[in-house]
Amino acid sequence: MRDAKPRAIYLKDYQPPAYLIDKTVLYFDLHEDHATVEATLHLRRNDGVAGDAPLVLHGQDLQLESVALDGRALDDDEFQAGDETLLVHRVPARFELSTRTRIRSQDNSSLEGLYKSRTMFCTQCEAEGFRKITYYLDRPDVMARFEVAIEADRARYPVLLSNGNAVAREELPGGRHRVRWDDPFPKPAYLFALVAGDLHSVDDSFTTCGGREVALRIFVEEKDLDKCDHAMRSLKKAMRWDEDVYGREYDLDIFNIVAVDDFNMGAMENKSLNIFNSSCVLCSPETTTDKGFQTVEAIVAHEYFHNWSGNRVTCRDWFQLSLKEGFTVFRDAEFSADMGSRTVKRVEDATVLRTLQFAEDAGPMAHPVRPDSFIEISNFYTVTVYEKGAEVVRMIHTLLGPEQFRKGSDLYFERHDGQAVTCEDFVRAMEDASGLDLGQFRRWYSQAGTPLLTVRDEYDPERERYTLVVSQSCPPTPGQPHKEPLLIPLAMGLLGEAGNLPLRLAGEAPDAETADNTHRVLMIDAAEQRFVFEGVGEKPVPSLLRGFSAPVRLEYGYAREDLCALMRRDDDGFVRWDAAQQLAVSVINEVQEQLQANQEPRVAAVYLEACDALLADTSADPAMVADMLRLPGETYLAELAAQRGGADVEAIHGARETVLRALASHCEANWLDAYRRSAVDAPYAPEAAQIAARGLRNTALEYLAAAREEHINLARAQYTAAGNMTDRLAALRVISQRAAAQVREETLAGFYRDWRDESLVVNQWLQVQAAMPGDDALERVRQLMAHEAFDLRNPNKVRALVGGFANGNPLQFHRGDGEGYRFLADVVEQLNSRNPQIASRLLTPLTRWRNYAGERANLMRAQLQRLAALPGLSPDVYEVVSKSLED
Ligand code: B3K
Ligand code: ZN
Repeated sequence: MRDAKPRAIYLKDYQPPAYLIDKTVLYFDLHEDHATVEATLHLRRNDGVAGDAPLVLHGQDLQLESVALDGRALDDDEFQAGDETLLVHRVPARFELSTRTRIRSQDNSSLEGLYKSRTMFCTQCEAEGFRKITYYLDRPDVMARFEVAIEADRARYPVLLSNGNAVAREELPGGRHRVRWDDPFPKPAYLFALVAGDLHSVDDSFTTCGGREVALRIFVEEKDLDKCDHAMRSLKKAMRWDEDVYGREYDLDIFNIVAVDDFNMGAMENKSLNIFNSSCVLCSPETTTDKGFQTVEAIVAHEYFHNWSGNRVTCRDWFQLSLKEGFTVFRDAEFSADMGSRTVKRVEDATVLRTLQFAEDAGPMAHPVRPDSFIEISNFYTVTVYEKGAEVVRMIHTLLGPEQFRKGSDLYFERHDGQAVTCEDFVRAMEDASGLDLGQFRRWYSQAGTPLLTVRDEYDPERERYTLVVSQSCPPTPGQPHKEPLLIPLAMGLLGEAGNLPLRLAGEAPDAETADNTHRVLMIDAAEQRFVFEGVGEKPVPSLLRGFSAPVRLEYGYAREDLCALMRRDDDGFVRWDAAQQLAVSVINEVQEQLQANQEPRVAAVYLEACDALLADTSADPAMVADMLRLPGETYLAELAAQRGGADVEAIHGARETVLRALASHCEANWLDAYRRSAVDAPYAPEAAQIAARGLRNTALEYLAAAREEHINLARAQYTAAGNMTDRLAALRVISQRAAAQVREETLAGFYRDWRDESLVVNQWLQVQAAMPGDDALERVRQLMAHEAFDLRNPNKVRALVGGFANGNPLQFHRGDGEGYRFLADVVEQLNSRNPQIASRLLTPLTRWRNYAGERANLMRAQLQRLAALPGLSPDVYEVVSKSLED
């Protein structure tokens, strides 16, 4: 670790590279105690940029053995190898630089660069991991053709993979072998990949729209061969969808996926060799929940879609990360919507935005979709860059409409194929193709923070006029005290007694009305605007932000009856769900006030009755019913409370639990009915109708267990009878939360006995326990960290147990003595040197310290201060800690 304070780098300082690489030739010689990497880089001066600048290559944790220029070994005074660079003083305009370096992959616990996951070698190079493999121009605007040879022991590593096509396989003396790979597409180093292991594959093929036959392979350990079918099916669906919806055809004859257990993120889109966290590729009904199946489908698609949005057209620099990530998340969200239920997917995504992204926007790490600066780029793989970035692309889609948007994406891919470009290039392609001016819209890329739309209305019955007054504002964020108005598409309708009303804005001819004239997208582009609707014969309830048409908060003073009406009858599924959420929030807040005033809490009857009616409506989509009846989470409620002055963890928990129990008892008969009627008899399939039924049934189970102790027996019966992990885990969760100690402990112990050999299932078991109630929760987590099932080196286990506790058990994480905070900081300290990326990510809940009332904020800050004072802080942890403590 460096001891000097890490420094920020700025977008405004971007300079094109002084040198370019046409071809990169790599030779990997893999051994148990070291690996050597020979690299020959075919370099040339970038005309007009370089002047006579020296060549500066990036490198980290490398042991340099030799350097040669055009075949001549360099003397010591001709180059300089520093901690993070290799500098060659005098170089010609065109030359080959050869280096030989030694690395210790077996000790690489950062899971970045070349490292070992269990018995295999694998790589993770995005963003700046390639420099841990060899000296290189490790920046995305340097794109080269790669020729790679891998040599290793044949028995241990029968499978040797890299990008592109395998061009030669050779047996070597001493039980070793070698495979050569050649990737015809120039690429930045972050897309390089290598895998060596004892792997087995499930093979299939796909014929592209242009008639190219592509070999598809998913490589896993032999024991997991039966868990690849769903990923393979998902891959083929994604390939077809990208042809149908974006006209994008796959461009090589081979596409490989490899599953590895130790991985910092979900997966990585390396050219033709995607590497996946095993949790994001392996699936079986016995071991994987419905949610897990959906995640696998979405991530397989996401990585595949990157082949065009990311690989063929890549990012100029890491400030442009959202160029590929925001666009690709938008693409995978639309794919998932097309594969399942569009509304359910939209509700899920809006929930992520509102709970996680809005919180990020309101915290010390707030940054624009295109950040202006960073200390450590790994800290910027965020919900803002990914999910808000996807919302920005979605708004462009809304503004242009599907046809113009497709013209825009065609133009973007055609114009920039093989280039490293910027968010600006993307927006310009959309403008050029559609003729629309996106000038003001561009602020979405540069301005951080969540805009607030405040809506008022007036109704004039005499003139049958209805006016909406919409104002926008955006709170200050670090470095951005003042905000300019954005262009915000506000989708809306008006709900009358008999349904959604036809819409006609003042000044529009009555005959402008079209068949679908009950839905509008209003363009909000100033601090305050008025929209006057004519011919409105009754006072309507406004249906606002339909489909979550923009990533904003919206405030309108709804009466509870209005929300009930929207919830029951609006045409827009998102608005129906959102009305249920708003109603729940207002009811929970009311109960919280009653409890704080020492009054008997009374849960508003209108809410209970609206929920009961919804539950009784057997014609409604069960997935939507479950979503609408699920109460907002405690963390989300805490974020809302923080906006009003400070969150009181216990009060929030108490109020939410009171409402939950009231909803459970009031609707008990209907919950029971929903539980019984939603049982799925057909063999398990991860398809929408079954997933919806199981979702409602397991939501019913949670409420029933809260309504009456004897209903725990339903959970116990379901646990025993379950034929799939969705139902089994749902029952386990209910038992772990609500059953008596003995039942709870016996069931948990039995679960471990049954599933101890399935690492991914064991992670679920850890996570369930991390969220358990009771004052001994932290003690349980500490004990589990010493359990044979836990391993601090494995990010999935750390996320399940430590992340599961800090994010999924608010009451115990925020216990009054601050021990939850101390525990988290201790784990961060341990991980700081081993795996800085995971350490820094775990810190997120502590960064929210300003949200909490009283002593808790001090206790949280004290742990951040303790971390800040540690010697040898990684840049990752340093950045989060120091920004969290800034005034
Ligand atoms: N692009 C990778 C993320 C890599 C993260 C590096 N710290 C996965 C994805 O978004 O598809
Ligand atoms: Zn991605």
